[in-house]
Amino acid sequence: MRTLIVIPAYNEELTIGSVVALAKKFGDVLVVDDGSMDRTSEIAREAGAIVIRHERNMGKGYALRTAFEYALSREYDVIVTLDADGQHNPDEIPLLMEPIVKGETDLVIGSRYLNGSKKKIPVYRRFGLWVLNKSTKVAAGVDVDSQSGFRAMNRKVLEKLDLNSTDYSIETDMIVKAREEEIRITEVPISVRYDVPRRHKKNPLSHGLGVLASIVGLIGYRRPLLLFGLLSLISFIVAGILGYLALEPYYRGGRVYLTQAIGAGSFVIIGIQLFVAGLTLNVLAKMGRE
Ligand SMILES: Nc1nc2c(ncn2[C@@H]2O[C@H](COP(=O)(O)OP(=O)(O)O)[C@@H](O)[C@H]2O)c(=O)[nH]1
Ligand SMILES: [Mg+2]
Repeated sequence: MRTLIVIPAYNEELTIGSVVALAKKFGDVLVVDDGSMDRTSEIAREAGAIVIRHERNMGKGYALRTAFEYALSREYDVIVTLDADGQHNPDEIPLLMEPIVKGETDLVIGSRYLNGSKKKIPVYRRFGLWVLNKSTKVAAGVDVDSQSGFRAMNRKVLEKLDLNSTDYSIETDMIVKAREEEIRITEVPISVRYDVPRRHKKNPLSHGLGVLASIVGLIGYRRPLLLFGLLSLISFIVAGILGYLALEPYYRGGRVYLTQAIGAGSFVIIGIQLFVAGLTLNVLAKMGRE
């Protein structure tokens, strides 16, 4: 079996050398240097990696897609992805590959939740991860460490999935689409470090919100009735509250509050429209799946 270990990297000169050196034991290593301004490419090459460089920063998702195309064009059977910043331990690569080599599964996700590693996640990040994991669960129906970039997969996964995310949302995108293609997903416990020199390359808040927005988009696309039904319910609740505020003075002997009454009427109309949109999109989504 031929293995390609893929490392997307953006300004990781401090750690890329050791990650490549340790990963090399388990297969060919490909680093996608995504327009780094430091010496990531040079050090990766010195350490023995194949390097593809984007002239400007295109995003982690885009970099992974470049790597997947490379893997497909070169007859690789197993593809492993891991972070360049030293948070993942390359010595755990065989643990992720094992179920794939044995043919037991197609996609393995390294999880921080199956052993004690979760405790190492900074508290402010844990909440964000929880939100992203739960919304991925709504979109895909699986409860996994959805944002983990330490993964292994067989060739079939790359052949079947049509990924179009360019940023960090590729992690969820892959899970949602894998579920649709009936690709088998398994989790394996991994360790994770947070004492690395450059933990996050992008602002964690905008990174998280960006991923969340794309997951909501995926839910709207895959399960429109759920998303639009929920929004419609919220509209009806707002309409109910405004209706109460409009009529309450009347029952106390005064007059109906017109502004609130108009607001209530508007939200009823919005609620109906959202519900109808949900029903319509639901039929379209079903037709798309058939
Ligand atoms: N190719 C590429 N890799 C990126 C980009 N942004 C982050 N990465 C890499 O993706 C991995 C995870 O990114 P990081 O910011 O550490 O994510 P976090 O640990 O979840 O905050 C690291 O190896 C980064 O070098 C990017 O724009 N392009
Ligand atoms: Mg990191």
